[in-house]
Amino acid sequence: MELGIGDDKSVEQYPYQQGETPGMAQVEEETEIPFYEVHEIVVPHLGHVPIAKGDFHRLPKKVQKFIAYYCDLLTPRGLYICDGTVKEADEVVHKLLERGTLEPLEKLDNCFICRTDPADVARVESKTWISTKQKHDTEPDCKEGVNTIMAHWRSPEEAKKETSERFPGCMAGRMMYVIPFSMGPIGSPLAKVGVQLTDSNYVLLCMRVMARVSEKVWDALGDNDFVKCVHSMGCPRPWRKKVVNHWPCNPEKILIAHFPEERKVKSYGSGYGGNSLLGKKCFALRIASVIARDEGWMAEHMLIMGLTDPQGREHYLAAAFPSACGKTNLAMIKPGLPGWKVLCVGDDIAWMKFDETGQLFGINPEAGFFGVAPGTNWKTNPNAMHSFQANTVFTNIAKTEDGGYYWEGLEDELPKDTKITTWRGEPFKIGDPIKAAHPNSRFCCPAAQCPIIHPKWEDPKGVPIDALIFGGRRPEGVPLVYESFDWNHGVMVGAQLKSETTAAAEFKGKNIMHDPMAMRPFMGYNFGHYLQHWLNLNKAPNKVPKIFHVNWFRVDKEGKFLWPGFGENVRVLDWICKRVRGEDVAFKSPIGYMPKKGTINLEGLGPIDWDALFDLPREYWQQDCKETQKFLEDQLGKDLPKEILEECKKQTERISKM
Ligand code: OXD
Ligand code: MN
Repeated sequence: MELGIGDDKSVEQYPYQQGETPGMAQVEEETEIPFYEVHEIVVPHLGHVPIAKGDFHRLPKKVQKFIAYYCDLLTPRGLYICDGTVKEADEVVHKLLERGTLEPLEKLDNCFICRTDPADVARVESKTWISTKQKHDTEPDCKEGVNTIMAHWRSPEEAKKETSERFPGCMAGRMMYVIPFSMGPIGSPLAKVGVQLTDSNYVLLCMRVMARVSEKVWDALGDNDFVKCVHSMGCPRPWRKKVVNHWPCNPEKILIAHFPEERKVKSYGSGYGGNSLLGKKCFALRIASVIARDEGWMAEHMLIMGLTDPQGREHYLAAAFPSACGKTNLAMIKPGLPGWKVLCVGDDIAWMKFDETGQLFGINPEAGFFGVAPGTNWKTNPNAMHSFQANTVFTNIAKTEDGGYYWEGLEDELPKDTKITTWRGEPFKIGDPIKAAHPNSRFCCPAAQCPIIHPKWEDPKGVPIDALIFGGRRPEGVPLVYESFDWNHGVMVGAQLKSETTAAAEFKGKNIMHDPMAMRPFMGYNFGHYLQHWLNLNKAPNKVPKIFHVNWFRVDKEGKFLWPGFGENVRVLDWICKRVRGEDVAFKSPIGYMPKKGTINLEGLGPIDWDALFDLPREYWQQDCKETQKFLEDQLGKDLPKEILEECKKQTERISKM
């Protein structure tokens, strides 16, 4: 049999049904099997799994053991040990083109469209959970009758039941790719290694963009532990259901399971983004937040940028925003003020650690951008546009007749009569009443292609972080910018982060939802313990940075934005930098330090209603304080750190005196 990678035609029909693979019943979790047994039992079994590429015996022993265990459990038809080279990527692309999973975008260089099964288009939060021995390690002691909105727990017994219903035999007839990857520059003291097993070569293509996939990872790893990532589309052969768009998946059985105590992720049924590129949300946020707590650092849903003023002074900012608040746009803004320069270090995740002098340093653990396409255009984010003109995998976007990309937001940048094919394959013209691209369609491109990528973005030490920023979509009541009084107050500001989202039933309008620290979907452990971890970081010799809150989205009575946003946001960042340098540009308000009138540069902006942008409506804030405190008490019960409760009470008191 020819061992083609992902080549359907060369696949022998596997004789076993899911769950019926030989020897499965005897196999326990690999942690329970001493290595010598694995060597005797499983490695010989590996003899039946042909190696399509790579030298199994040259891998670190712990990796061999991991692979051998999962070969036995998942029963792939072959093993493909990835080396991360361009040649490898070209080979995989070739196969995916042949099969029809990818289509070329002829207008661009080495760019492709993938259209998924329309049933597999987004992160699935309801099927995402965390299993620890003790429930309290994952979920806070919520008030009676309240459910946590953060990490969701499953007992080890439930986890075992759910995973063993799915994984045995799930790669039958499919290739298992072994992906060695580093989150963070290989060898950086802040980086961490993972190994992902997957039966999707689309996932392999995106992983090699989003993480550093290379044989050098094996050397960096040596005998050390790594984060174990297991991913399957959940579609073993022979297929017993219709496969749509050459995208075998199993939406009814999706599960994204995290085992932080074992530093392990198991994902089943979905090939989409955060569900399947396990280095990103699963590892770099959920598992890493637990590692960070254990090791005394922070893994946060934050962009990192370097901002240089016309005098040549550079400050580094890390900013957390809930999904869909324009974080990628902010990470790459084209400053609206002359003489200013923004350089991007990362657009989604920051790993930050205080060094021995007490300075906070941050790295971007990722190597690419997995950005939302709709809304991105030459006006909103020219730097992103430049970043994905080559070597990019687009998912669920639309295609123009001449081999270009299209999505909502590009209406004014293409001729009106352009012939377009939607993400579902239907003919489309600009102005038609359907969506051409899925609202969660994505570009997946190397960060190195960003024209404003920071020269230090791969510095192993990271960059020194001067300020932390939280923000959300707040149409009402919340000023353009304010600074917390101190670290504890700032942690409270982050804990009460809220943002407007579109309600599940769209016609009911918009809702303001809590998204503490912008980590609601990405929290890896007890949120109360997480807040306590933040509070504990404020100890000698650490010099904790100032914490700010921004809101670009306040509207007037007619619902019009009061602030122009986009590139003009640099004016607010300028004010933040002044505060970092200790300039006297603020006054004390009940909610924090606010800009003295005129200390934000508004030159050339036309009329801006300063008073409306900075107004603090008393009733609104009274209500907000009450609601915030109740939210934190309900969610955290006795896990609410007393310092945070104290900050809530002090804020209420200040507002009552307004
Ligand atoms: C993302 C998200 O995709 O935050 O980055 O949802
Ligand atoms: Mn994100």
